Amino acid sequence: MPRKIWLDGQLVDPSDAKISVYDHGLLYGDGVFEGIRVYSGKIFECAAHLDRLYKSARAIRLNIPVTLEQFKSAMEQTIKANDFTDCYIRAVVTRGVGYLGLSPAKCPKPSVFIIADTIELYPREMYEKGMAVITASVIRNHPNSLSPRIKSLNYLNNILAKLEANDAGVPEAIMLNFEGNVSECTADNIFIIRDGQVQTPGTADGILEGVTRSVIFKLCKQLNIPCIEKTLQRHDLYIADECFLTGSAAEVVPITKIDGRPIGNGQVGAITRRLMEAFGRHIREA
Ligand code: PXG
Repeated sequence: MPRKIWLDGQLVDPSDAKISVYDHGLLYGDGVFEGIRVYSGKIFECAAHLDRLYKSARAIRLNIPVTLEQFKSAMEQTIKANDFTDCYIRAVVTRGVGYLGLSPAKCPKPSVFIIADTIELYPREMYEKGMAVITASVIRNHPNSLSPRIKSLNYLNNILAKLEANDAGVPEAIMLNFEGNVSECTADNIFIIRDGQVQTPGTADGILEGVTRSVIFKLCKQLNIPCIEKTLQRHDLYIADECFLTGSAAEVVPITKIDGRPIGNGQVGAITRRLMEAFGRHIREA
């Protein structure tokens, strides 16, 4: 349990960290957030996360009431106040207190809060043995409806897919887009490897541009592993040699089964393993 939460400019006890029932973040999912890792006391890819947070806010015409520098400093204060060296940060900006009725014009002051805590998304053993996933029947939001590029507080689309994963007895679900192509998982980006080439859907396929996903691009370059953005069909998943997911909470997780079908030889792939190791080295050196 964290000791202090940053809420609208103050570090408060968790029991005092309260949001109004009239906050539009709660009433309508009107707000944006980030999930960020801290390794050895340093905020991992801080600039990329803040950039995405401010862009998400801009996309929903929400003015974050603190500057980017102040936001970074608030996150650092929160980490310090909790004595964490390795943790997870949840940074949230809501539309703020308004009244019933959708209009953001009723909300004069956005609310900001920052939680530092620990997170474990998938069981540890799945990082060694690989994880099974399904493809969900619920499709990813249409980009012209609610763009998946916005990390908004409205995660019902993803939660509906997660429920399907739970029902199928697996930890995660792959979501297809409105065209039937692969987009991403409920809180992770997806990569496949075929004939030595790493492939992942691009923004046009309806994904959140993951920070961990960009780190994988960098690592592939360093390791001379070809890596491209490519529209993928479910068929491509089934015939892939390897598959893995990336996310701030998940880091890099190998996938060995999709819809009950073994991927490649059903074991964690060699390139996936190399990238997992490179990611481990990268976060220790970052
Ligand atoms: N797609 C979606 C829909 C996400 O929500 C990612 C991809 C991966 O992006 P990053 O930048 O993290 O590599 C996400 C990230 C949580 C949690 O509490 C969710 C995310 C990140 C951290 C924690 O479930 N989603």
